[in-house]
Amino acid sequence: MTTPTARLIETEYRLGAHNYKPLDVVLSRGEGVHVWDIEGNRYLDCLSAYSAVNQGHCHPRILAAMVEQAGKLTLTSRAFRNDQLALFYEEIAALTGSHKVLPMNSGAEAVETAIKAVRKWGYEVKGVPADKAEIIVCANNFHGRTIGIVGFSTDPDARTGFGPFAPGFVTVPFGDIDALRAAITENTVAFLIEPIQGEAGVLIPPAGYFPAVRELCTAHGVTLILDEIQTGLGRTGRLLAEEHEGIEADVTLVGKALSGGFYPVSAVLSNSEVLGVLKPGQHGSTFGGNPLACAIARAALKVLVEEDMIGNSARMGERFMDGLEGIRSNIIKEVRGRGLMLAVELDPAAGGARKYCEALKARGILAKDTHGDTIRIAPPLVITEDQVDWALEQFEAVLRD
Ligand code: IF1
Repeated sequence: MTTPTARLIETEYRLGAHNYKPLDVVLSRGEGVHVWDIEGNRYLDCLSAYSAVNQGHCHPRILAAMVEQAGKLTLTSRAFRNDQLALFYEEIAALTGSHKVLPMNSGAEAVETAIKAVRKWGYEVKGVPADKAEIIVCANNFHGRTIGIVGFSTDPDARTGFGPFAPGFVTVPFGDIDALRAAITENTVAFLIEPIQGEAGVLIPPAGYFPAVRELCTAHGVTLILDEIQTGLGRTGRLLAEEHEGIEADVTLVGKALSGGFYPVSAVLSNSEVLGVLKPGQHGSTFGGNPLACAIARAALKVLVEEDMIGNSARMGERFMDGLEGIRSNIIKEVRGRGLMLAVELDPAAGGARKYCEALKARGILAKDTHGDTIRIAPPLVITEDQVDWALEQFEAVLRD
């Protein structure tokens, strides 16, 4: 006799492209840090949809804003104006100290938009010869899945079989300031980097790296683009991860939790110079900046700040990190992270992180492995002390000697 779970999984397998290998859990409800599967089992979500659900599942205030706006006006295209866009601009610019905002939908679209804008800025403002713009990126980067973006990925799985790719990208090791200095030429228009490399396994650069990056980019007229699509909006215990480094980007990319997981919303935030090069008709998107997206994003940002989710992320992240570091285990190689962006890297001899994620699932924790040996831990920022302590008990039970 097949169960409802098995039947849904079989249908997904039969009719869906196999571009994912998810855990065999079929979820039907989410609230706060918890999700429930169709058999009624409850799990603590330690992935938060890769930091898109920082505010917790189905946050009631974001839901209310979505429902209210959805009953009034959802989409006009940008051929006309709407009463939410200017308010979204005001609120996100004030919160992040930005001078210009360009709203898009997915994170990858924000990345592609930034690449277009900074190339155009290079030609029109910096004086780079036509089609000679260079953008420096880091090895092991993750910035999305479009042809343009995977073209500068160093992950064979992300790029094999998808060529040919766009030229004009130079790769340097993450965290290596000498390599960055050596890679800059008079045609370099930007350096695109994640403050913490998420998919690569929550990799934090050495202290002093980003201040040196900032100085180098300023000295050479290179636009510093920080991809905060995963690290931003409270995930690392600050509004933006750049705050840990004491620097300010020229262009900041946000997405994911910008909508609290209700809707695809992303944005390119910049000083006026870079986004100022885009003129009418030179860039756009059917859904970019639509009134429903703006109303949802306004509520998502409001609850993030008003409910002190950023401070909670810092406090609970420290508690979680301390607890993980206290686990006596001969298979834990390293515990890394900032705020509630955490990772436990296992010794390769442990046989891979996936089976530990399966064991955690059996104990009511949903976590994701990355790059084989690392378990990523990123619960919603509303997690409480008791929930952290309970989660630590499960990690201890699965990982201890
Ligand atoms: C999937 C990874 C994470 C991102 C950063 C841009 C984007 C992402 C730093 C693009 C998106 C998502 C993509 C999603 C899983 C997840 C992911 F495993 F793929 F690599 F988070 F680490 N910059 N990351 O993390 O944003 O276009 O997806 O809205 O399944 O591909 P998007």
